[in-house]
Amino acid sequence: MTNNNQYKSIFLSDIHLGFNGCQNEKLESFLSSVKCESLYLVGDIIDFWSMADNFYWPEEHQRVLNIFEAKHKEGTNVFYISGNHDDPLRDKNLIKKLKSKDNTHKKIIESLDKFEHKEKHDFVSKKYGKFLILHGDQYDVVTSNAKWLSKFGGLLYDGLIYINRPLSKYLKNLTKKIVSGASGFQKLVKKECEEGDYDGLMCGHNHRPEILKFKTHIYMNTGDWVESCSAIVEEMDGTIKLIKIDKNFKVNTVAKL
Ligand SMILES: [Mn+2]
Repeated sequence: MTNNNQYKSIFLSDIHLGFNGCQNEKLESFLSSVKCESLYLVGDIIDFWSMADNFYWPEEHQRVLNIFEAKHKEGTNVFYISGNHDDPLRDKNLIKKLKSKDNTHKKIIESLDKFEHKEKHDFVSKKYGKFLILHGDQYDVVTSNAKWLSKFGGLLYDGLIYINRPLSKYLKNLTKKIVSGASGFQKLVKKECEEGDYDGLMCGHNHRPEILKFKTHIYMNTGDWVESCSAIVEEMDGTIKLIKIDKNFKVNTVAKL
């Protein structure tokens, strides 16, 4: 546990409640031990698509939602920024449809109704200026920077060291494409910051937690709760950190702004 469990802001994304790969115990342990003024849920919090494919909603997942509600009741500002797995929340008609599906969905939607919903949010940090917060799927169409693609790209890179056959030419080209997709994404981030006069951008979506400092702007990714169990936090003095919860439920700082 950290010495200081009082945060100014906590940013979480890609929790995927409703999907059985979600590491809810770690999240519950973390959330129960902290307090914050603002809680930003940066998309893919509820995985409605996974639930539609294969209905799954255990008590433990409901408990995470209950904690968000309890924090809201205690006075925490809870912002819900939708992602692609909870994109039905971006459409009033789809929300209605989901609500009438069954009791579980009704209960979930009613909980979520209590929070402030947005697709993009301007966050003014204490120390580092103004950030645009969004889930990040909005850039997919342009970059194809999907998670499996980046993983595949990484694997190809590793593999290419050992490959010296005609196939390698094809693979090299493919890798180049994938990698330029990733750098294309960073170009979009830079452009977004320039055009909106932002000091940085924060998103989730690709499940790769990181803090990157460029000359012109800052890029932060909150990571996920399927693999990395990470969050971005703003401490009371304004320090911004990337933290991870390890298998012993210990909070570790992995990067700092
Ligand atoms: Mn996503």
